Amino acid sequence: MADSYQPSLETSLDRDCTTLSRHVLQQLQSFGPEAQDLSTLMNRIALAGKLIARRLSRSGLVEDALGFTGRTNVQGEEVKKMDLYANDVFISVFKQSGLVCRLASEEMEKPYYIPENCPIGRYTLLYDPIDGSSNVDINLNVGSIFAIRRQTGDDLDQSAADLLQVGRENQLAAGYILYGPTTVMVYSIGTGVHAFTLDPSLGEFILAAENIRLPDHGPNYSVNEGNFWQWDESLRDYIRYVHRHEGYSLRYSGALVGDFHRILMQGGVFLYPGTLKKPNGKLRLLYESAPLAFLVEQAGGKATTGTEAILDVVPGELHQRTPLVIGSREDVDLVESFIQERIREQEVLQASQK
Ligand code: P6P
Repeated sequence: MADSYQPSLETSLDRDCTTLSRHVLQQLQSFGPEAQDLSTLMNRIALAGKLIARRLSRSGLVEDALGFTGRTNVQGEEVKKMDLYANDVFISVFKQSGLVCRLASEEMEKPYYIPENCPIGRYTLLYDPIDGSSNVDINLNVGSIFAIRRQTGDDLDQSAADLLQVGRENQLAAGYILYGPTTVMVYSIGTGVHAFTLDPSLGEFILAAENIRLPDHGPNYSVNEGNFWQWDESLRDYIRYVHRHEGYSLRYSGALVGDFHRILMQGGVFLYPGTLKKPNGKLRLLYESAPLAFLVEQAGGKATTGTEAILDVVPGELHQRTPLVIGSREDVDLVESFIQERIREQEVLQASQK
């Protein structure tokens, strides 16, 4: 009998075939129903990323793609046309999926329910459709951030109260899509952090890096120092420290996804502390900080409010904001050490005044 056929061992062919949906199934080492669901969910998110990337690549050319809508969102921020387009893309890709009943977004005060999916759809997508949209009109990087949570209970009153659970228990998957010189999708389903690069000639996200790990320390610190005057003294102490020590570089793009991606790939720390104007910080817990905290812990890093792990924070409401300190373990620890020092000083002062 002729020898059985041996496929070529050309690695580039196998790499080009390691699409996102295949990778998810490989990660889960299962072809069971939930594995198939997650694979399909990630594939739909990838489709959203492709549609948004295409729109962004033409935004300077396509009528009505740039600029503001004249509306303000639930956050009181001016809504850009790209925000709304991206928000609707995520809704559209999950229609007729039978998977996602609810979508909760920065752009929508309440979750959006997809009627045909809700009787059976057991997953909720929480997302920031375009994070850093102020960068769109100046052709700088922006991103989409997402988390997938399992719906618990029937939510018949559409209060979506079950979304107010700590991220550590209830996030099944999280990730982001970075729209830069290339479009990169980074995700985790709890089995490490993996990056895919969109090959426009294939229309597929192709595996670029598996099991990404943050170094325990990195050179970057990423923060808007223009808010220095609004910070607690402990954060000012940290900034004074890095100003006086060699080996630190300030990198800040004004778009969380790009700034976080640099930290993930090179190490360091990103901070958005509370300020006088926004004591709870500017970033949202459920669809910005918690998804990135899921990723960073999977990659060996750390994410806190400055005093509590982001994944242990119990959300009080859907659009809750939180201070965020996220990145390499040693760098986050250093920031926290200044915060703890100030807390100790205040306790000693209060004790001395009794
Ligand atoms: P600031 C963008 O508006 C965003 O939500 C994040 O992407 C970014 O990290 C932050 O706000 C930037 O805020 O106050 O530094 O302009």
